Amino acid sequence: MKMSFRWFGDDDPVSLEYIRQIPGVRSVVSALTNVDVGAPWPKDDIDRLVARIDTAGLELGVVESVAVHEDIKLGRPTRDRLIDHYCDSIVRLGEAGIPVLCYNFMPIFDWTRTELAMPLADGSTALGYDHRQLARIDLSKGTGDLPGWATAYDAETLGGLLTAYHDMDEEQMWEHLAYFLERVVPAAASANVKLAIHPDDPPWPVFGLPRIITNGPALERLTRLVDHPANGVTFCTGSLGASADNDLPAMLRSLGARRRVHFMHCRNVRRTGERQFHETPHPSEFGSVDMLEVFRALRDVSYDGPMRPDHGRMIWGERGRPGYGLYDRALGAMYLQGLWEGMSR
Ligand code: DNO
Repeated sequence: MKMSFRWFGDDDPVSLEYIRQIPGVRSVVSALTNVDVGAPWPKDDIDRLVARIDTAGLELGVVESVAVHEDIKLGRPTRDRLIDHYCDSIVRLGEAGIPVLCYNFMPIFDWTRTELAMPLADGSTALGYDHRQLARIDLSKGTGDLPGWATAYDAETLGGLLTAYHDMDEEQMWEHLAYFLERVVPAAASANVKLAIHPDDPPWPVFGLPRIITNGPALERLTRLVDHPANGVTFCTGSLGASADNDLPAMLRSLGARRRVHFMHCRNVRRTGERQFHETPHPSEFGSVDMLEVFRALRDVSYDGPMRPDHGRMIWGERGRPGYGLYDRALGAMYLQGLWEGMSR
């Protein structure tokens, strides 16, 4: 297991120099932030990012993410050109020696929460989700009021996208994902890049949009759409753990035995009701995810890929990007390494 840490580039309040001081962290997870969705990633920009991270004494171990353009997910005719661009980016990442690419296939919205600073009993704040609150969010004004997403849409664009997805069902999403993978997996395989899809977060439909990467059968199906080791998953314990139906260790054993787990996101969530949860500190005792059992499964499949502590709470007065402060994620990195060492000796 290689402990990594997400870095959002030079605008990230958490500097590479600070990340370098977290014991055991030798690699970072990052992305280019200046490229339009759908455009191929320029080689020079990738090289600059790699060099910047290298100078800080770290390495770029995972790219998270190259976003998938909505036209690809919608199966629009423009997708062929966009998929070509995606393949170009993969080839360039391979040339730069980046072994893993994390991406997702969620329609319009990435991870979704209804609260970004939910107070916990200890005085910290965490991200929270309550499906009943979601219904109260007004999308007619675009995503302006919504928390934390990488992509913002004005009212008109968002309205157009929502309409376009309206008549699409899950099976059509699967077809569009298969079409994409049939083209990008061969590119990834020859570029020596492992593709790692991030599960939908939370793992159920939001705003009436189809979400398909939500559970064990879906992850198995995904890996078989194009049955090649380059076609794998980012196993996110928090996203998948938000649903009590997901048996995380069993899912890991099965995917891991087929070498399809390429990246681990470790965080904990406490399920507090039907489609309701909030994030917690990483250790097992605080949430519904039994991290030790997750790690036992990883040991049993000899997992040796990258892992990062996912979202942390805001603690010690820190202000920052929701979920991505320094302190609680650093505590998470230490907990996860301690658990790993204790388990593997
Ligand atoms: C949330 C992240 C996700 C993830 C993307 C991958 O904090 O785990 O935004 O980066 O879904 O494409």
